[in-house]
Amino acid sequence: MTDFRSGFVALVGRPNTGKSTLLNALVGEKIAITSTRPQTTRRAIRGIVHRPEGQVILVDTPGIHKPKTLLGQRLNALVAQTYADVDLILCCLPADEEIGPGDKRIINDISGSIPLIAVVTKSDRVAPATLMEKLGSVGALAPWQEIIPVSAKKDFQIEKLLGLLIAHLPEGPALYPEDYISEESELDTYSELIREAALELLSDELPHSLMVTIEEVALGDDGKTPVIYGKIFLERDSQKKILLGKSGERIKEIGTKARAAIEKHRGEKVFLKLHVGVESEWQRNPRSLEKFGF
Ligand SMILES: Nc1nc2c(ncn2[C@@H]2O[C@H](COP(=O)(O)OP(=O)(O)OP(=O)(O)O)[C@@H](O)[C@H]2O)c(=O)[nH]1
Ligand SMILES: [Mg+2]
Repeated sequence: MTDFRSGFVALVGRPNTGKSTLLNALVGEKIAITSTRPQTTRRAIRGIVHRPEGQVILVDTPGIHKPKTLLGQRLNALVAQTYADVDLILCCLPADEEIGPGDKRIINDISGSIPLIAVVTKSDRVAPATLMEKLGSVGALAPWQEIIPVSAKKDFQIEKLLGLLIAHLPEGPALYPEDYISEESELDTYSELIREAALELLSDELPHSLMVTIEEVALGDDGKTPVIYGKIFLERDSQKKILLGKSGERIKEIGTKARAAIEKHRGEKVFLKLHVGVESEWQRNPRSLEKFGF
């Protein structure tokens, strides 16, 4: 086929604008974790979509924000590196929030030689008249190739957006085999699913302090059930009691939720053992960041 198209598409925007939810909806599988908390995504996560007309390699990125820590600075730098190297940039702007200085800064940064598409996300959250108004104000912000409202939650215009993406990609062969939908390793998936469970069950500032690693995956006493040993790092000793909860109830709840998510992902029963550790002020400490792969 000569007119097959393929290429890389970065999803960028402020934190909590629905980028990861949109990535999952476009791929049709859960690749990236999502949460109601800002700054959920901490890596560039690829999701690959296959269609007869083309292949789209989506790259989800951390939300761009005013950094308060070295981690924040590194994540913003990672996003800038990612969008400099793609064929198309999707700028995610939520329908239910005003366009703010954060959005304008991002649009200014991504404006250049790479074609831009504006995606008005979470369109199910507003009335049609508000959405029309929003599309008008988004339109005035940049010379977009396209502006499209979507709802990843209600599956509104997701396939249409995919068609637009393919149409704007260059002609070229498939870059991944057809059965590849992500590049996430099993261990990264487990640690992310644990962090996702913890994000939803913890309030306040604690979510930002969490880092999860997988220490080991072994076989259980029955000789067949995998046992996953995960470690949740906090930044301060005083945060431990919040994570553990009264008589360890909260960490237990996090474990139950994360285990169910990992079992769903693997399609089999697993055991999950969680430990809690402290890596003092890790978001500000270059050595800790290196240890955690940032
Ligand atoms: N109603 C509605 N909610 C949505 C939609 N898309 C995302 N959300 C919600 O918005 C919140 C943030 O979604 P995420 O996908 O984690 O946002 P993100 O942009 O990846 O956030 P960061 O990784 O922190 O930058 C979650 O609670 C989602 O469930 C949508 O289409 N409709
Ligand atoms: Mg995200």
